[in-house]
Amino acid sequence: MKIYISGKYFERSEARVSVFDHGFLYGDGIFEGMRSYSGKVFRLSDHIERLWESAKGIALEIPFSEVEMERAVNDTLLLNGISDGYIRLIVTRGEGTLGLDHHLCREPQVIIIADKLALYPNELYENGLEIVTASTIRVNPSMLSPQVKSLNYLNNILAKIEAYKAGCAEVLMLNSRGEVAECSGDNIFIYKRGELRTPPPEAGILEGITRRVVLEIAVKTGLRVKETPMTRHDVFTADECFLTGSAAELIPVVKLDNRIIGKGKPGEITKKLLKLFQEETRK
Ligand code: PXG
Repeated sequence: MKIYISGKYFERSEARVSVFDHGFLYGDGIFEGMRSYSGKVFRLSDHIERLWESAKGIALEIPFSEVEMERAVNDTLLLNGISDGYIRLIVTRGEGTLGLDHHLCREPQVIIIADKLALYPNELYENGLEIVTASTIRVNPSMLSPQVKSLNYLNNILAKIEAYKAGCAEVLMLNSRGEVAECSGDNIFIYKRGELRTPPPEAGILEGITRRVVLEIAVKTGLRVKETPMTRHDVFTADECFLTGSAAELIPVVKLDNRIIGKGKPGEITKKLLKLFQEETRK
């Protein structure tokens, strides 16, 4: 495996950043997680755009142009001979002192890792996922915007620990108003009374790129679509539920907090949207 670090490639065992990098010391940095299909990164320009937005959100200047970044991602994928894989793009604040001062970090580091995919087991796509509600509340956007895909994922990790303890692969996170926000690394959708619903950005979510593509596909197929605040009640009483993420694509959810959603198996709309999504990725 060849890992890209700021213009050079390193073997996995040689790929290192400084312990003084504020990405390490403070989680001061940003990232993107992308998927490639047949050697092509899905919605690469959307990911690059979101990376630039995250950077702006934390006053971090990325030392490349967007075109150069796209080229570095594609080159790393090609060099590693990965066709269907997962790409992690990271930009750290760079090496600084032990203090918080970001302005002393003069050289942001850009890291690109292209790896094989680690997916949910197939069985979960066939039978659906069971999730639980975390008692860890999704960070409030007025404190730290979930739109910034930052290197500090502790909020999500604390929720994921709760999932693990409950024997689940994902976990539902509520916002500080008690509304449904998203899962630890996926967005959530429900289908209810002929309408596809997902929480709006104001619910305090990361606006996933998969989420956006699914909304586009749903509109194209003539489904009624609504970005609307929702509660756990809406999920319990939904006809169908699924999660979206770059790695997961669309994955059905059949139980929340041990309560059966809909018929307790992946729904028809979910299956149809997954099929259409997969067609979109293979175009
Ligand atoms: N919400 C959160 C909080 C995320 O981190 C998504 C939604 C889905 O976004 P995309 O753009 O991928 O549709 C994410 C992204 C993993 C992993 O290994 C996943 C993410 C982040 C870090 C690791 O599964 N998800």
